[in-house]
Amino acid sequence: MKLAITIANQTSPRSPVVLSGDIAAIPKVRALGYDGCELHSDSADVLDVNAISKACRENKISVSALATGRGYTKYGLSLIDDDESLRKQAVRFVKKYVVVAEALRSSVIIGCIRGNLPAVALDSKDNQYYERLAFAMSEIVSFAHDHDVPIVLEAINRFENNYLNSVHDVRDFIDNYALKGVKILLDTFHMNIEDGDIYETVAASRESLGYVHIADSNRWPPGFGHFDFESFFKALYDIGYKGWVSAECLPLPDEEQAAKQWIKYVKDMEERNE
Ligand code: LER
Ligand code: MN
Repeated sequence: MKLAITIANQTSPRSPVVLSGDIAAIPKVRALGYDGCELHSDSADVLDVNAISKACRENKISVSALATGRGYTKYGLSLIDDDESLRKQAVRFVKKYVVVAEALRSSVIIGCIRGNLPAVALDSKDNQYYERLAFAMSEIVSFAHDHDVPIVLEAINRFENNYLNSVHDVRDFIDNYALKGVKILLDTFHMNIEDGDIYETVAASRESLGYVHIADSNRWPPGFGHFDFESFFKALYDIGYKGWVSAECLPLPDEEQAAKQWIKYVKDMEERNE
C-alpha cells in the first residue's frame, strides 16, 4: 500500500486534515515517511500545478488525490441542486480538479459535493436526486476518462451527508447506474458509524475499492479510539489492496504527533499482516 497524508492551507482541531501550509508542507511529507500527499483546497484554481509538481519531484513524493468537498462546504455547490445552473456549476467545479489531477497524475474525490437531499426526498431511494447525481457523475466520469483521471466516490456518515452513507449504499449506487470506472473510497471514520461487519464490508469491496481514508472512531489518528483496525487491515490484505491509504484525521494532539502516530500505527499493521 502507498501511504499519503492530507495537506491544506490551514488546519483546525475540528477538521480532518493533518498538515497545514500547502506547498510549504510538501518537504515534510517524505521526511515523515509518507509516499504522497492528498491536497485539500478551496478550488482547483488555487492549485499551482508547476510549483506542486516541482516540490513533489524534489521530495520524491506523489499527489495521491485532490479533494473537492469545499465546493459544497465553502460555496454550497451541490451535484443534485434543484437549480440546474448550479448543478452545472458544481460539475464545472469538479472538472477543473480533473484537469489539475491529470497534470499531477492523481485521483479526484467526490465526497460532500454530492450535496444533501431535501427533506421530501429523504425516505426514498427511488427519486430524481439519485438520477441527478448519476447524470452529473457520468458527465464527470466521461470527462475524467478522457483525461485518464480516476474518480472515487466516498461513503460519508449521516451527520455530514444525508444519503449514500454506508459502503453498501455507495456500491449499490455505482452498480445501479452502471457508473463504470468509479471506485469506492472507504473512510474508517464513516464506516465506524455506518457499516456493520468491518471485515465483510472491505471484503465485499474487493472489485470496487479505489482509495482509503484512515482515522480512528473519534477521528483522531489510529490508536487513539476504538475502531476495529485489526479486521480492517486483515481484509485489505486478504483482498490484495495495493492502492493509496491516506491520513485524513484531526491534527491532534498536534500536526506532527498526528502524522507520526498515524504512520507508526499503519506500518505496524502492515508488518503484522505481511
Ligand atoms: C471527506 O473525505 C470526508 O471524510 C468528510 O467527512 C469531510 O469532512
Ligand atoms: Mn474521508
